[in-house]
Amino acid sequence: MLLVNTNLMKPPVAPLALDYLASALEGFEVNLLDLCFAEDYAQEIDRYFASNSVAAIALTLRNTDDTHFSGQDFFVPTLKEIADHLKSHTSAPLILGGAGFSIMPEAILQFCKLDLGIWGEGEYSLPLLIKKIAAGEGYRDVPGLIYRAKEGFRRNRPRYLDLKAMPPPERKTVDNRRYFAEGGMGSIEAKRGCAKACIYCADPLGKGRRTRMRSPKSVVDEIEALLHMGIDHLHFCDSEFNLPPSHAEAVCLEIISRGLGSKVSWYAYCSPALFSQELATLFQRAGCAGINFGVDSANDRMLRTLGRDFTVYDLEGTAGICHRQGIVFMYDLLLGGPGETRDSLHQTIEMMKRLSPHRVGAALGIRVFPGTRLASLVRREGPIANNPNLHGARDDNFLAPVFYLSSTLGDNAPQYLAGLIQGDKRFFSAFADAGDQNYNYNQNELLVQAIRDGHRGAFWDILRQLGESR
Ligand code: B12
Ligand code: SF4
Repeated sequence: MLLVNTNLMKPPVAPLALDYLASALEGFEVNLLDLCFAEDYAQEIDRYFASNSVAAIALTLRNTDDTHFSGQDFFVPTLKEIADHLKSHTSAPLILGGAGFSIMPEAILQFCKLDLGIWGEGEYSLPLLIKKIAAGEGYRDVPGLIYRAKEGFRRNRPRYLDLKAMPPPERKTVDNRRYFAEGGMGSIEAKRGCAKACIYCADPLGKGRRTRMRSPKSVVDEIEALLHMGIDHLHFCDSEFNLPPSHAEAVCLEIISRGLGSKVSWYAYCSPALFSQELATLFQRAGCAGINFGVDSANDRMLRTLGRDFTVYDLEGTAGICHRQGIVFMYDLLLGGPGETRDSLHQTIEMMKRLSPHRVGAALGIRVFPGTRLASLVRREGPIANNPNLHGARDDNFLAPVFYLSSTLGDNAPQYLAGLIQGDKRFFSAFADAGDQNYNYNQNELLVQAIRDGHRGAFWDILRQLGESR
């Protein structure tokens, strides 16, 4: 069984998925072909097949594109090249999966001319599929499977795991030490799924609409295993670490009770709602080094439109708690959504300056992912080809990068936004020439160099440190 990491982006982010899948594939002979570190991925594949043969190949696609309006780098064509090259060596089945893949699996399989994929988490379905393939049995009933049938692709319902019952995954397959040395942080997941309904968000598509939590003991066992490897800066890979707060609290208490709060530094994505003073105190005692809050806007009308369940009042409260507590934090904005006006933009930027997070991610233009409420709204707005709010590829399946940027902002929205920000160093943009204010992590050379120079932590925090040392 061959696992392939197709993510070539730098700084490198460890393919946590492949460590978790390898753990679930216990009993199989599993090899990893990690193309992230390959100088030339075609040669790396050739080298592998010169001395190995495989029964099946599982490829992970983490990112379909960089999701930034100012970047629009599309990775599915590279995935196709990798798949084509693998096919030139073997007739073993190629199976796709991953966070990016799960958002638009049929379109990706079609684009790559492949027949098999698993949508959502792979720990249950992948070993089952491989067993069935190896035994020559029919496998079309495997949960979460997507396969090509005569009339087109068929998609099976996924089977979500009870994460509480799972032992801590082994972290032995991926070269986590190298990822830490070159990527500056390790990764771990404490829960999966999100019950919220933010209109643009694709996370519930792949992870499920119900939050499933791991046992705090198992999470902290895994943290200890990473610490033994020398990996002491971590990023929680939960969509929102503080939802529900009770689980975040339990994980923190477990870290504290094992005396690890001063040994590990961790970062997380959090919701600005349900973030209390008590939680902030626990976070700090448990080693929290920084939080990235998904805030989107500081205009209540826009927050409602985007389906958020908090208000500007919550943003003020959470910022106050972080400042009082001395927690380094970032507010991440998603600007230009349906109904955004120059007034709402102005209000948001002014509020950010007033609340003064350590950094503000100012993304203008929202990636439209199929299967989201934003995609349905776009379809209701009329023909995609002449929708004035869309920028980028205007394909019907939303596979190639396409962004919603409300036409009510006028033609020069980026310049207008830049005028509001007025060079304020706390604001990130995703333009390649923005130096330490560029928070597009796709081939971000400044970050690569900073990590080489010894910086560790979340990318946004490394950029912050660089900015503040100038
Ligand atoms: C945490 C996170 C980050 C952190 C990572 C920190 C770290 N140390 O790992 C940071 C902030 C660095 C980050 C950066 C980026 N991220 Co990010 N990130 C996430 C997040 C929240 C979790 C990813 C994760 O590791 N999950 C845990 C693992 C175990 O889950 P998984 O990878 O999905 O794997 C499971 C399944 O997918 C499946 N599976 C995976 N592979 C395979 C293969 C096969 C064959 C099978 C059967 C199954 C299977 O089984 C796995 C185990 O259950 C996701 C959203 C989400 N909730 O998933 C976004 C997400 C992956 N990121 C995204 C993006 C766009 C980016 C950036 C490109 C942004 C940018 N331009 O800078 C960069 C890319 C960096 C890089 N080098 O790859 C997007 C990708 C969307 C898309 N369509 O492409 C996502 C989905 C968020 C979103 N909805 O927009 N990210
Ligand atoms: S943006 Fe966050 S809270 Fe909203 S649906 Fe996505 S993961 Fe859930």
